[in-house]
Amino acid sequence: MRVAVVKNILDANSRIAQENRKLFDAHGLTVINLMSSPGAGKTTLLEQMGVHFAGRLKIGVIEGDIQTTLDAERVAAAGLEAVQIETDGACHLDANMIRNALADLPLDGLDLLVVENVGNLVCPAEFNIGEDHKVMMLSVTEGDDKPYKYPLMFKESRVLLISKVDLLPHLRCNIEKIKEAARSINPDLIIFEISAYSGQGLDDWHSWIQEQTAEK
Ligand SMILES: Nc1nc2c(ncn2[C@@H]2O[C@H](COP(=O)(O)OP(=O)(O)O)[C@@H](O)[C@H]2O)c(=O)[nH]1
Ligand SMILES: [Mg+2]
Repeated sequence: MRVAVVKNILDANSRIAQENRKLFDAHGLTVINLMSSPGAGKTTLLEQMGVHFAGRLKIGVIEGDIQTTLDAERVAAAGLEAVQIETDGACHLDANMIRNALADLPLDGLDLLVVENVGNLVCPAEFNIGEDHKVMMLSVTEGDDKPYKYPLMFKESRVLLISKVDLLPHLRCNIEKIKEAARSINPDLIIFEISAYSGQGLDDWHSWIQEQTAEK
């Protein structure tokens, strides 16, 4: 019985996600669903992108958090169009929450929409929101065994951002082990090693973003 209920929820979500996707396509908007555990560095990267792409790409952000509007305030201060969803306990964003938030964004004026999902390596991977790409971030402080422990997110994602690589000298984290484990789950995964602090790897990430927006 429980299985049937879960399936119905996912079917309903998938229908709304398809409608969102049609709307995004009609506006020529590239949409990224950015997922990670709490504190991996998602908002910091968005702040950095706000500065980097200023005057070149118009970026909108939907921020998902269980509570507070702190992240929307941070990215708005970096010049991005921001909307905050407070999920009030829910551990992920679903397609319906995104549909409701879209009313507050100027879709015609945007080139890229990034949805910063609720910090969690499990549930966000199960819910499509109509995105073009799922992008996940894993910081080097989280340990090199995480692909094996949370395989679904690695399987569903197009891109893996390995973040905070500036901290590697202080950690016992084998970055090759992360990449090998992630690719054993998803051989097509595109991997960027980045640091928002030092700027390492950001050129490649920015180029990838630019390619996606140019194609749409
Ligand atoms: N060392 C280091 N710390 C970072 C980097 N990016 C973010 N942080 C820090 O990690 C913490 C969490 O960042 P935040 O962007 O709020 O993570 P989020 O929860 O994924 O949005 C903050 O203290 C950031 O300053 C980075 O590239 N290197
Ligand atoms: Mg954040």
